[in-house]
Amino acid sequence: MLRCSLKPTAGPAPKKGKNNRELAARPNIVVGERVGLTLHSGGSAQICEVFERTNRLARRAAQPMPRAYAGEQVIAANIDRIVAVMSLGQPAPRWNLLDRYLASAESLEIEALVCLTKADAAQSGHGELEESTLDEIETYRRVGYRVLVTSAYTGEGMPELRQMLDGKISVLLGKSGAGKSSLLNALLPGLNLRVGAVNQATGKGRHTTSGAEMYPCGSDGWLVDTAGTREFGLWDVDSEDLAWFFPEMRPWLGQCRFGLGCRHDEEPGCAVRQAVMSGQISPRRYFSMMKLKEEGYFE
Ligand SMILES: Nc1nc2c(ncn2[C@@H]2O[C@H](COP(=O)(O)OP(=O)(O)OP(=O)(O)O)[C@@H](O)[C@H]2O)c(=O)[nH]1
Ligand SMILES: [Mg+2]
Ligand SMILES: [Zn+2]
Repeated sequence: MLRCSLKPTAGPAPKKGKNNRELAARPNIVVGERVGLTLHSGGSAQICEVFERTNRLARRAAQPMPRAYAGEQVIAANIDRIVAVMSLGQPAPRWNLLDRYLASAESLEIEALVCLTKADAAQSGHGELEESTLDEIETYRRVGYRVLVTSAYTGEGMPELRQMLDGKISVLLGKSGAGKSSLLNALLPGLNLRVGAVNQATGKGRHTTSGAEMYPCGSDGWLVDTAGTREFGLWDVDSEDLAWFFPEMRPWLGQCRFGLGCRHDEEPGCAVRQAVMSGQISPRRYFSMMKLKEEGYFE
């Protein structure tokens, strides 16, 4: 693999041109960035140009202290697909968090795939998934998302997952300990990424992966492993637009008595709420959207 750096390694020092000044001013070069390289003898290379991004996946950075300004944390650039990873064992699934990953993909207008993992640790005792899990899977499928049930331990769902990664740049998103690096290890035998046991007392992961790295996967596809986070705050999404990022709500937007000004809360004649009452929108997804909206700062 070609190793490259922003600073001069072996080889000639960079010219003091416009591009280098721009590079120095740019705080973050993230995985997925398309760059121009200067190749040096000896096999090293230096980034001399960063091309414009087609998109960037970002989250609201964790706040250093309550009420402190939380900026944007860019996770990856130029991505085609989010693979939202959720553990069915420990840490326990949090469907509202999954909704955030999916809304983030919708806001970027890219595809999202739901990957439920640790299926081996989720059996209800009868060799089946819990009824509540099956209901959630059905909800997401009805919205139109592809949902895969996988296990890095047993290999369940791995051939399907590998196939879905062909030809595109996909990013694994999920809590710490969800099993993202383990999925990559199962997909790419020999990769041997570090994985970390979940704390049995708290059910939380240990933040084993730091930063994000991209690996070739499937036929002409790339998969990015990321550092798991406890929370995932949406970035660059206006709370008024949020319902638009829940695709099952789109047909009703603008149909409310107060039109596009409706907050879908207690307004009379709200078409979204009527669709919830008539079973066309899952109440849990509706409340998930409202909760995200109420929080205002999307964290
Ligand atoms: N039972 C079971 N355990 C799994 C499975 N996949 C991963 N694990 C375990 O879950 C723990 C966390 O796995 P990781 O792959 O490190 O999780 P991660 O999402 O990469 O975590 P971070 O790097 O902290 O974000 C490890 O102890 C794994 O062995 C699975 O399919 N079944
Ligand atoms: Mg990891
Ligand atoms: Zn409404």
